[in-house]
Amino acid sequence: MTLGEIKEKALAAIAKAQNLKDLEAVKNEFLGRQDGELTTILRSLKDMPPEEKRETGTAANALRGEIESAMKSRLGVLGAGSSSSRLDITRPGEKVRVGHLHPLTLMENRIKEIFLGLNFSIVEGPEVESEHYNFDALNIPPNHPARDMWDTFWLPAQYKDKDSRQLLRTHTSPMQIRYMETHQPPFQIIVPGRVFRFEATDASHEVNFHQVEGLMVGPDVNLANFKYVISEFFNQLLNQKTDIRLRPSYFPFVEPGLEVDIKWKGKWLEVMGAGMVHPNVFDAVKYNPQQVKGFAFGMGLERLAMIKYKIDDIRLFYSGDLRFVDQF
Ligand code: FA5
Repeated sequence: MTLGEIKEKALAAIAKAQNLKDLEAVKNEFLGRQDGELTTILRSLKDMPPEEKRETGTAANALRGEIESAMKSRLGVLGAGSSSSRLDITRPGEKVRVGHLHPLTLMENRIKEIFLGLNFSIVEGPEVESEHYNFDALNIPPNHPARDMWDTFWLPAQYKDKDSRQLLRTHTSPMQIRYMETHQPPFQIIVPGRVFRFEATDASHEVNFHQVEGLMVGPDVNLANFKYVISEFFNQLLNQKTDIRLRPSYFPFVEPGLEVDIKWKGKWLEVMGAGMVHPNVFDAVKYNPQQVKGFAFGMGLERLAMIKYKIDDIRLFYSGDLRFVDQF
């Protein structure tokens, strides 16, 4: 091969090389120690007449430099493209998305923690309930006008429990009955859980939301006890001394019935229904209303979370929008 042919072939092969192995092959073919094409020419210099020796020698050495620098720059191009061949420990790492708890779960956990501290136990009940527990035993017999307070999702007629129709519970109050049927006072419990109402949704109403029921029963439980427990609860939940106000209200399963307001950012906000357990409810669970007294309350978890975290639309909780949930 002449120097011209070597130059042409070597540079073409370098340009085509796709990886380190290709470049090694080019190096071997032309600059290899044993029988590389250019090496052979360089080695034959010593047998040449002085004039030719000088000319060929200069040209061959120049060509060697040219081939070497072409290989070097090709190596740079290939190296930059293949990340596996380089480890740059100064590059920023890839961020791993870490999951976290939903604001409603955070709220429920905090509420449980506070009530555990006040010596309450936590119990849970079924979301599919019978008419008996959701209404009748709570002093809301069929055709009672108070049934209109709870727009109800009824299950199809074939799902009957004994003689009682089935429904999606409209509140957590049925657990008052279930718990008292199987336990004797004194006790104090809370019942967190999901409830359902066949209502139109808007910024403060959902079809599916959560309540926390409370029930304390014993020989001398009274409204002052209720007021203490609930004040203590809000002081801890909102991390500040919170004014509360009790207003007369009506729920068939309590007498007297109350609505509880808290003062928050200068405004009174309604946060829960409550009252002293109605004697008819004690009758339904075979307690003697002459011997035991109790208070009960029921609060909306979403509404409390909206107050605490300044959320203005209840529908955000179930939107699945990461821009919302990532803030908690
Ligand atoms: C009840 O459900 C009663 N069981 C509460 C109760 C328990 C009273 C024990 C007395 C004794 P009410 O329908 O008002 O009451 O609902 C209670 C709370 O649930 C409300 O204060 C509100 O915070 C929340 N709530 C009611 N409807 C909705 C809704 N559609 N969306 C979100 N939260 C709601």
